Amino acid sequence: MRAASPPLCLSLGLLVALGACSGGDDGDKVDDSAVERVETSCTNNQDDDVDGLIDCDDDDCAADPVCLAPDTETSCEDGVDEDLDTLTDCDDPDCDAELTCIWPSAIQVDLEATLTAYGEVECQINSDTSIAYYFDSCVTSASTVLPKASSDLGCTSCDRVYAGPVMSTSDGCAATLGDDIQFVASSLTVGLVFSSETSRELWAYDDDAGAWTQATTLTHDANTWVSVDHDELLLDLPDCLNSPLAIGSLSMTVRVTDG
Ligand SMILES: [Ca+2]
Ligand SMILES: [Ca+2]
Ligand SMILES: [Ca+2]
Ligand SMILES: [Ca+2]
Repeated sequence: MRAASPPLCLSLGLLVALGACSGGDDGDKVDDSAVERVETSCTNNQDDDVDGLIDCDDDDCAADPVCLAPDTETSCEDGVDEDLDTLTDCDDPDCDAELTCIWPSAIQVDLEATLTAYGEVECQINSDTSIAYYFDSCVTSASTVLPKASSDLGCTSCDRVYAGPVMSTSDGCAATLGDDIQFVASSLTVGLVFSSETSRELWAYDDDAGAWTQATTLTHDANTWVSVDHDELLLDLPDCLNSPLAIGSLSMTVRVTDG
């Protein structure tokens, strides 16, 4: 004959016994309705306290920073993630249409100055005497990548200002004209006005005049923005009565590529 299996019976018996010992009435029973339930997470897209209101819609979340934050990025250039979606400024799709996120943060500037010299030029020393100067045609070119400046540097008309040093890539005109005449400065401070889809104004800071002037207008050409300006090159020679001397035609090409 098999013995009865006591463990289960004993367990049940123990539970019943404990239950009986715990009081015997409802005095110590926890009343669920008296427990204050709250939305335990304001970002989990769940109604944690089952009151029909999810996350920020629930008053429990009224003071949560996530719920106090605006729905979108309110400034696209302040380095702050206002809407707390972990995407800051231009990284946030909220800023996709903002010009500050469309405009380039750096530009490559390629410059080329081509002098088509007239050749021999007469310098009038006095009423009876003149001497001839001869100038060769020449090309000087330079290139640089300019980062966006941290401010408008005084160019109130500019949408964005760029500044930095310039590297000369070939300076053929130095041999012809001497080092005193430089078509390309050793550093550039330029501003862009983003006028339209096909046109930009290029402003330049003139160190000598201490002022900004509109230098040229760039038009869209494939992946770059280009301007070509032609001017007669006048050379100031104090010893010549007929100074300044027109020595040739100067063509200046500016090519800007968004970086
Ligand atoms: Ca929730
Ligand atoms: Ca809720
Ligand atoms: Ca921001
Ligand atoms: Ca954001």
